[in-house]
Amino acid sequence: RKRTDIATLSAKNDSEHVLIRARIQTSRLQGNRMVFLNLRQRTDTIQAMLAVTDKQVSKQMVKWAAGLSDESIVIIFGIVVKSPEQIKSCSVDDVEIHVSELWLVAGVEGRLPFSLEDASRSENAPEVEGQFSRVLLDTRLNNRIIDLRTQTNQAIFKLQHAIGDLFREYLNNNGFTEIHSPKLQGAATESGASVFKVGYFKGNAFLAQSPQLAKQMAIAADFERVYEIGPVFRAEDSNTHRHLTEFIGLDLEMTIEEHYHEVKELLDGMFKTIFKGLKESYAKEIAVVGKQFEAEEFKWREETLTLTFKEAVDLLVEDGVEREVLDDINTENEKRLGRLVKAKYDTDYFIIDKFPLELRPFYTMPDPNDPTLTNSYDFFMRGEEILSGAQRIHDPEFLCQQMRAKGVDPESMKGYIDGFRMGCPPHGGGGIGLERVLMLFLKLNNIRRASLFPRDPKRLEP
Ligand code: ATP
Ligand code: AMO
Repeated sequence: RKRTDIATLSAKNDSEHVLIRARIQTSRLQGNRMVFLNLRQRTDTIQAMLAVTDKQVSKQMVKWAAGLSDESIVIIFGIVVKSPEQIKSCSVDDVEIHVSELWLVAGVEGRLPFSLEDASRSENAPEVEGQFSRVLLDTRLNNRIIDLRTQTNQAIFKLQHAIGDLFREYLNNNGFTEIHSPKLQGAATESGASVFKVGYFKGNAFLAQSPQLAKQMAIAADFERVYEIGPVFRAEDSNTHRHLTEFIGLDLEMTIEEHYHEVKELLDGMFKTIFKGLKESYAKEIAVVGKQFEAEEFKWREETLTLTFKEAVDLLVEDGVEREVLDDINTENEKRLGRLVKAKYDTDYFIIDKFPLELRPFYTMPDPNDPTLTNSYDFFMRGEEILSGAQRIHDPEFLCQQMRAKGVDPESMKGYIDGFRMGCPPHGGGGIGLERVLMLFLKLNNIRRASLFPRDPKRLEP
């Protein structure tokens, strides 16, 4: 017999026989002759009833069914019956199943760490003593498998998948080739970020802090336009809401014909396509997440706002921040800038261009019109950085000079520099943190919620 998806059932299936495999979300015994099961398949729920009024159902069977643990997986056989009133606790709310046969497929050992009902409540719901307890993030992450079963998490990770998919599709349509660069490295790959050292036979290796060098080498190898979706490792003891020690990098690199704005414009077009794709094709998932994490809808403008670093600093100074502390814009001022931009330009998405040379890595191309600045940009969502990128230096001598100026020994990166000695076209690119985009689009407030099994300085399990 073929299994039925709960989501496909409605009053038009009245009187049909169905076979369903699902989890018991909750169960409620009424007297000792009837049990109501709230059955769930992923994000859909339906009510099932076992009653001794059915010839095939005995009192023992009702008792046994009522004793099955929440989250057990069962198969039921029964008949679809139009429900006399709307079943408020279920997503399929106009029919229920009258069960005649029930089998246990997989049981649950011990007690669940928390109920899915508690884990699914709005983050803003006031806690009422004796009624429910809030499930804290650490408890969720310690019991991530159960936590991931909530409707909200099912939707969050559908959306994570969608962002990767839209990124890939946009770049495929624009002549890019997907590459896979090694994560085991002989030396550091990203200046500034700290590196994890791992044992490698009799010596050591390092985990890649970004595919930066590899993607540039692919350009030197005439790949023209490349992208990668892969893990990025950062050994930073940053216990913040937006830093992980392992995250998924969406990286791209492309040749430049005339001006680095070509890269910036492509990246901008890509982000707008991703936002539009999410909004148009994943409205249901966004709404589901919105019930638990209430947020103003993410807004962007057809014509993206771009500020120079100097204009961004001026906005903050006008708002009362002291210019002296703005050599770099820290997280707090970044968020403040986001609020100012939102109030003035009504957008949650904007670009800052032309960062000072001293703030950028050695491979960044200085601005030909002002060598204290660079052809580099960061992209922001709700006032937080989601992308960093730039035009790169493609002249080997100039690159060595910039490395020395930043305290990097060119000898330690000989293979990389040799790539430029064999001729490399002008190029630029950017790197995006997937979990940050997801966190900020949905306003999840903590990056760990946007990572399936997050890794941070204090967490390596599960
Ligand atoms: P980001 O993408 O957030 O800029 P990054 O890897 O470039 O990450 P930094 O530029 O070193 O990191 O840090 C950015 C901001 O993150 C800092 O201004 C600081 O506010 C915050 N931050 C970084 N590390 C820590 C930490 N250990 N504790 C608190 N805040 C931190
Ligand atoms: P950067 O170091 O700024 O640039 O990283 C690029 C993007 O990656 C994300 N990100 C993080 N996400 C989670 N946890 C972290 N610890 C973390 N650190 C960074 C952010 C950030 O914008 N090679 C350059 C990119 C380039 O120029 O192409 C780089 O890695 O979203």
